Amino acid sequence: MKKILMTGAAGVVGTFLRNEFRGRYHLRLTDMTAIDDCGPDEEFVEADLSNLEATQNAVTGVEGIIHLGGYSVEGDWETLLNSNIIGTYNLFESARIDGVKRVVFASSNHAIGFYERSQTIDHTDTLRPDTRYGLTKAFGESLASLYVDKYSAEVMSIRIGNVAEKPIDVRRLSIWISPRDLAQLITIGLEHPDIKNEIVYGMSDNKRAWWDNSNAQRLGYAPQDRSEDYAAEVLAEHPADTGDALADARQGGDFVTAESIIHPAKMDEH
Ligand code: 15L
Repeated sequence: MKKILMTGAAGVVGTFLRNEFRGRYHLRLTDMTAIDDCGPDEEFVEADLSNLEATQNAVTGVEGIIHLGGYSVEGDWETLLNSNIIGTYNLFESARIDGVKRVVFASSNHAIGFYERSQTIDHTDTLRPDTRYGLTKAFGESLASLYVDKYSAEVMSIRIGNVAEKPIDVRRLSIWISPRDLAQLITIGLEHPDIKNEIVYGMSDNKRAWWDNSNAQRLGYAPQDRSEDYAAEVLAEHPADTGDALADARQGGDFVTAESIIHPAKMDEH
């Protein structure tokens, strides 16, 4: 079994993925929160990714990396700077120093959250972060590009929608991804022979999608789950979106309005 480092392994997504990858990879789990229920093919190394030495220690000896670690919602600049900017830099730099080529980077839909829901975008559209958090994910994608071009890294950046057992509201019907579909996409990122610098969308087979995921399909991604199977149930419970016109028009939802400094009425001129 290949030895793969998973950062941010104590989080919700990490916990789903440990389940999916059991028996498929030997996982070195790292987080700032201790994990005390390691299985036979798992080991835990505590690491604060804002510390380069600790990050290097976590990376040494692995054959690939799933980088989930960091702050996963909007936050203050200091927190995001340390967790997502410095942490992601230390991760890529440690991989370079240790000769680990393959990195799957957990980017986010919030790197492109300012696009209108009426627009279908693909992996070639310009970044439009909706928050400081989304900005740090845009930074991560650019960092990946630099390390691919300059140091021959091989990176798949997955703009993840929302990972859950099932979609939870109107917006998530468009962007939901099941844990097993995410595991399939990550496996492609770790194993496909031709990965250089790939951008893909982390979503299941969603009828209401506003992303064209042809780049993932080109690499062989065939999602097994469909958000539409849950649509009636979701809409019965949450018939409306947030009720905020601006948030409901944009792909990032209420991340878009978080601390907005532009009056919503002026958004059309923006
Ligand atoms: C994300 O990037 C977050 O990490 C996650 O907590 C969700 O809020 C998700 O986006 C979303 O847009 O639903």
